[in-house]
Parts: sequence; structure tokens; C-alpha cells
Amino acid sequence: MDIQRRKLLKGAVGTATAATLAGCAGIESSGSSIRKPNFLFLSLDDCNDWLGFLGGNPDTRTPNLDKLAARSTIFDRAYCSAPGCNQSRASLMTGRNPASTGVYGNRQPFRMSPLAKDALTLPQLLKANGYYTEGAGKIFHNKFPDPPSWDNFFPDRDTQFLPRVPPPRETTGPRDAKGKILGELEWGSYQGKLDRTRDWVSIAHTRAAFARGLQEPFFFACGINLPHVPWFVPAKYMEMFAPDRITLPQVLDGDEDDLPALGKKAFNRMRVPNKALHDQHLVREAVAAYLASIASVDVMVGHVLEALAASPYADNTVIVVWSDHGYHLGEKTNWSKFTLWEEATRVPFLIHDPRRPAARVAAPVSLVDIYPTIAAMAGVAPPPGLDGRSLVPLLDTPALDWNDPVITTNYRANHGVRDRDWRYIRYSDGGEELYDHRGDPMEWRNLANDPQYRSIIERLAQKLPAFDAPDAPEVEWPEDNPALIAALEAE
Ligand SMILES: [Ca+2]
Ligand SMILES: [Ca+2]
Repeated sequence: MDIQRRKLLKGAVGTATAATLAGCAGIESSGSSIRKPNFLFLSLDDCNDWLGFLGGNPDTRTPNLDKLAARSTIFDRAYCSAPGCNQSRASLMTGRNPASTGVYGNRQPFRMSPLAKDALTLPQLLKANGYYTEGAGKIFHNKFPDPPSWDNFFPDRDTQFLPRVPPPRETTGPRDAKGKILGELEWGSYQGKLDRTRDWVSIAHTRAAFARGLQEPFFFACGINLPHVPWFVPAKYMEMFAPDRITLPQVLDGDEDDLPALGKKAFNRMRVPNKALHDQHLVREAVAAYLASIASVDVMVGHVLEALAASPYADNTVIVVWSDHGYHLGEKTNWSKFTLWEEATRVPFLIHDPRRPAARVAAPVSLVDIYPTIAAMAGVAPPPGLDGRSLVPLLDTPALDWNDPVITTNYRANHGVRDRDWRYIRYSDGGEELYDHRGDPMEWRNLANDPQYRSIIERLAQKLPAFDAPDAPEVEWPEDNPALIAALEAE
């Protein structure tokens, strides 16, 4: 925020204390009462930096997100605290890192962790402070809903999960000799009705909620499942990307040669599907299908933004967009997440505050910072013990000198530390990697064994957690709720 606006706001609120307390966003005076901002919390799933405003792929088509970004604060170096759905979302929603809670994997509900079972989630905190909280779609990991977080959730508070998109008659993906899909990569043109797909059901619910009206102040969360696999989207999106004309990610022969043992393991974890993709000449189709999925997500986001714009809330609603982690499209032999490299850890993250000018922030930030940031914007004191820090100072002063490294954890005791220019990785067996992003954005040259960089490693290693919490209990995946699926299909 510029100084002129800060002065105006200070005048409007009447006291410096009120402005400071609220981090100024969305707070204004109306007599003696303060109008708190609403929040529209929009999440994407497995979406890397292939959005127009982040420049990760020149062919991507995201006009709605780009338009929103052009009136938002964009965090150019935003990182997840864990490159997997459940662990990232649990961290974001509780404001605590995996090393603090022991929630490192997809089968560890945070409510079963002895260190997080009593966590006050972000929506719970807001709810306890006068906010109405509602959500739809995938916010927490889809199989582990958190009823105490919500006043209302679609389809209901106890069953966050919506059924998977029915597969098209013909699908494509890397297959084994028997024709079975290898791994999870699968795509195809969805021909069914859009209103039968979980994302469009959530979008329709969100639109209806804005149209019918919401109790203010509100925290409304809409979680989109795409571009998570399977990439089943209508043909019109597939047709936007000609496989033979799109830009493929860069890969380097021999990239794995300078990796430590656990780095090599991460590098090769998808060796089989990767080889099948190349042997079957499907690489371009796979990349095109991911782009198509992102294009469809952009249209969904457009619908939600249109509904907000048409509502009475637009001028007092802060929009927060994030993805739970990134995604590899063949870089380092990976077609997934679950690595500590840039592709899996960098995420889209922006905050649109109608009262702030557009800005770009180069400082490294983490999704774990979202909790204290929203709490500050809402003028609510967060609970003690959070691992992130409020980004309101960066919203106020985007060029602020702020280079506090952020941490990403991929299963217990494997950490990546990222500051503005460097990424340092330390695996549980002591193996190390160091990359200089000023000249090596693809993380090809591991500098960890070069003594001249030791002081940089030592500086970044100070951010490693002093304590790696033991693994939280794992559960079997709960079955889909058959009654709910039947009810939705009957609608
Ligand atoms: Ca995910
Ligand atoms: Ca390398």
C-alpha cells in the first residue's frame, strides 16, 4: 500500500491502533463498528506455475486467473510446506509444518495426530470470532473432512468428498503390456454432462451461495480438484492445445548423475511410466492434457469471480488463490509431485484485496503463512505455535527487504529450504543438494559438494527444523459414501 492510501485509511479508521491491528485490509469505519473483510478462498489441486501470470509454460491459457492476478498481489516465490495433498492442506489449514505435526503423508488425518488433534483450523478460528464459514469441494484432503471448521459445507459437513468424474469411453495414458494404465496418468475427453462432475457441482454451489446471499463477514472456500489426475475434461479444452505444437518442459540428459542416493531415488521414482510415455509417444499428449485441465479450471474460476462480482460483496471480499503443491511434467523423470524440487514445490498464490493496488512480491513465502495472514487481515489474534508469519507487511510494502527462507518437507526428515536465489535440500540420510536459481532455474547443477558454497548451505541449514515429529497414525482410505453418490446421481 502506498503512503497516501495508508494515510487515508488511518484517517478513516480514526486510530493508528485499529489500522495496525487489522493489517488495514478491508477494515473501515462505519460509526463505532468496524466492517471486517470477507474471504473467498479458492484452491486448485496439483497446479504448478503453468498460469499465464507465472510464466511456467508459454502455451497455457488462463485469462480469468491472469485478469484477477492483474489486480492482486502475486507471490512469485510461493512454496508449499509439503508436496502432497493431505500433508500440504493439513499444514495450510492448521498453520503448522509437517515436522511440527507428524502429518507427512496422504493417509494421516491431522485429527489423529497427537500433536495436531486439537488444532484450531483457520476457518475454526474465524468461526470463533464472528465469521460465517462455508465451503465446497476439496479444501481439506478429500477423504478427511473437518466438520468443526464449517458452519456449512457442500455436500455436507461430514462428507466433503464428491465422487470422481466418470471416465470417458476412451482414455489414454502410459500402459503396460496388458493394456493397464501404469500409475495414475490418464486423460480423455469427457462427454458426459458437466453438472455431473464434482468440480462443476462445487462451482454451481458456490455461484448459488453468492446469488442467495451470505451472512457477513464470511470465509467461503471453494476447492477445485483439477488439474489433479485423471485429466478428463470436455473436448473443447483438449482441442485448445495441439500436442505437436506445444512447448515441452526442458530436461537434461545425465541430470541425475550429481544427485545423492535419495535424490536419485526421487529422480527415478516414476521411471517406468516415464519410459512408457516416451516409448508410446504420449509425452506431448500428456502435457497437452494437463494444459487443457488448467484451461478448464480457469473457466471455473471465471464463473466464481463473476458470481462474486455480481454480488453485493465484491468491494469487501479478499480473494486468496492457492494450489496445494506443484507438479512435474517430465522434469527429473517425474510426472507427479512428492519431490523437493522446484516443479513440485512452487505454487500459484495470490491475494486480491480490493483496497490494494496490484503488486508482485519476490520474497519467498510459504502456504503456511496463509493462516496468520488471513487472521491478521480479519483482525483476529491467531493461536500460539503457528509456524508461518503474517504476510501483511509484504502486502503493505511489496518490495520490503524480506528473505526469510521457507521450508518444504517430503516425508519425515527430508527437507528443502528455499530463499530468493537458492534451494538447499537435505535428505534423511544426510544427502545434500544445492541449486543457484540465478543461473540454474531447472536445478540441473548440484553445487552441494563444492566447498565454496559451504557458508550458503550453513545459512540455509539453520532453517531446518530442530525436531522432526514422529509420523502420525495412518488410516486406510475411507470408502466413498455410497448413499451420497446415489443421491447426487439421482439429482
Ligand atoms: Ca494435490
Ligand atoms: Ca543434476
